[in-house]
Amino acid sequence: MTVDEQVKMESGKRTRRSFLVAAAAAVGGYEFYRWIDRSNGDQLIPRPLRKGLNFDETVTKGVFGDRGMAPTYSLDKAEELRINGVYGLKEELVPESYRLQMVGVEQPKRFAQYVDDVTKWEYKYTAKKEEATGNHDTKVAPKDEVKMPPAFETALAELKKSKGDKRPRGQEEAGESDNTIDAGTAGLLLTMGDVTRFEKQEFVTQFKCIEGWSQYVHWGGVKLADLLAAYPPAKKADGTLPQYVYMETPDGDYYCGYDLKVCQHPQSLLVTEMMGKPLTQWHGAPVRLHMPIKYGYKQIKRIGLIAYTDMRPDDYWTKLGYDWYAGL
Ligand SMILES: Nc1nc2c(c(=O)[nH]1)N[C@H]1C(S)=C(S)[C@@H](COP(=O)(O)O)O[C@H]1N2
Ligand SMILES: [Mo]
Repeated sequence: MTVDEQVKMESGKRTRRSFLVAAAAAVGGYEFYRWIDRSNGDQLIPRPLRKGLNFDETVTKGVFGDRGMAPTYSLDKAEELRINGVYGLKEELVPESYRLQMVGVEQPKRFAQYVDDVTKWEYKYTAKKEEATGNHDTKVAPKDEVKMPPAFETALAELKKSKGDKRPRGQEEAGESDNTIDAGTAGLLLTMGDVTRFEKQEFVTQFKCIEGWSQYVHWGGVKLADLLAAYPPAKKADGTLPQYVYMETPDGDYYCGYDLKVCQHPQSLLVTEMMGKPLTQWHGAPVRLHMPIKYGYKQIKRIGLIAYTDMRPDDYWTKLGYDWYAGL
């Protein structure tokens, strides 16, 4: 049996094949297969495999390149995408209260949308907490239970109280992002009109979740590259550009980090429509990301903030042990 056949058989998931081959090539040898072996029947990437995931970054970059294009398909192939993962989406956002915060833009004061503190913007939610219908069985990687000392709990409660009734950030399992924007951070507050004024794009690509399933989806929206070109990053002191882009849902419950280059990929799409219909809440209304060259967990739904940064940004699933790069 070739390495290829073995990986295919052991994983049983065609969509993960190239990824696993890359990881296997990097880790090599018998141990790798033992890890996979123990994972039978488990939809999550098993814990030991994460050792391999750390190698994936360099390997996939070398093999596929950042600008490699994903194949596109005809419309009749497309189907309704399942709902998977609803972190940061559980409360319905009041559409009028939506703004896209942008931080790190070059000379932000030249734009009418400039504000001296983006964190003052208040997102509003309808009171009801609905449960998503359909599949949303993204499982959370097991975390060792940490019991906080009572003093810490009290301090935390007081901290929350001191912030008035401001919605606490990072309310999901992975907790608060390391890239929380401080109060007093200047930037832009864009409306959906500002976000959708670019040339409309439509294509069908394959959407791949690391859990091992994939679907063909018809996307509609604008190029993330167009938005970033209209609101470009401020150069650093040495004249170079920041390397990364950080995004999060309103109030920071789900968050992702990206290479700037990947955001400028022509197929990185700010999605406002799926299957020719406006995005629903569970798919990330009013705007979510699709990146056909990345796994699903990098395709953040309900984008509230886009920030340029020179430090590799935090990532919801990376906090729980997954590969930061998530390349296909
Ligand atoms: N805000 C937010 N975005 C998210 C997630 C999430 O839980 N919350 N899950 C991610 C994962 S793991 C996947 S596979 C896709 C699923 O997108 P879908 O629900 O539109 O199929 O969204 C990604 N983006
Ligand atoms: Mo996913």
